[in-house]
Amino acid sequence: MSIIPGSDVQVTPMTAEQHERFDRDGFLIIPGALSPDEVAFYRDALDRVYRAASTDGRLAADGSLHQLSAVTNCPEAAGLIDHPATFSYVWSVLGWNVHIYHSHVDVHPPLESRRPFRFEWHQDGGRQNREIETDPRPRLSVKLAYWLSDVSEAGRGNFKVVPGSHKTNWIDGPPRRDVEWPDPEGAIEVTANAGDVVFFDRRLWHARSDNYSSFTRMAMFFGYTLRWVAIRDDIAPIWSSDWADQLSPVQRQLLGGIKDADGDHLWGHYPATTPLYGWLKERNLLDPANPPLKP
Ligand SMILES: O=C(O)CCC(=O)C(=O)O
Repeated sequence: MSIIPGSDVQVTPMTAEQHERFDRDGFLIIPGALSPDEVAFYRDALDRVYRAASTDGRLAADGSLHQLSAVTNCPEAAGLIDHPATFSYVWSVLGWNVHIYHSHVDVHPPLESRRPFRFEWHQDGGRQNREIETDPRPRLSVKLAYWLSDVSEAGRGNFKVVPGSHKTNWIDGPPRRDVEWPDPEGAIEVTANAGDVVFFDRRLWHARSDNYSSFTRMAMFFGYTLRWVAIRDDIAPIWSSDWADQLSPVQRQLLGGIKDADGDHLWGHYPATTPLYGWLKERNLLDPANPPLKP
């Protein structure tokens, strides 16, 4: 199995204006992050995952696939986790002490009949939203959503968000998720072309929408957090695979596999041997806002 590297794009940190918009809206669109050839490459890879799941009878009843642990199940997706057109957004916001804790690849063919109602609105992070007491809760993680199909018009299973909602701990919702309820005020369907990426704050209230169009919706999602937050993905199979040696040191860090790391190292105590720290330092891109601990 061969994993292609990302395209050769000049890497720069987020601008002050991008930080401002991200802080205001809770998300940014990165237009044209992937070239048409890259879109074709990742679509083909995802299509193979989909066909294998179909053969094994692992698709949902509506023919969709929501497969967790993206790189474990689609090794080619490794090229997206530190893609030069998008990864700078992650380290510009979270710094160098990061890994991917939750990821998924998704295929949603057109729905042939109406699905029973389900209120899908949520913030990411699961129990972080119950067990952290501040208001607003802290950001803790961000996500990249890569679009591999055209969702440039609403109604194609678009990603829905409430812009600016990331500092709101609660939104009005139904007593149970299957009780019909309107979308929150201000909700929009994000439109994007294949190859565009949405970068969002985990606290942004968001939801998948149903795809009643004639397009199959294809996307890959990667959630990044600080390395002292546990990885939810199933990463063990990566480290016993025959392709793990193709991963770069930064990709290994992102997938929770820094070689010979002890518990303290896995938390971020040793920047000098943390690949992303070194990678940023070499390029003079370290942000003084994310210093190492004092020795
Ligand atoms: O598939 C989507 O549009 C939404 C995905 C989502 O809810 C998530 O990444 O947490």
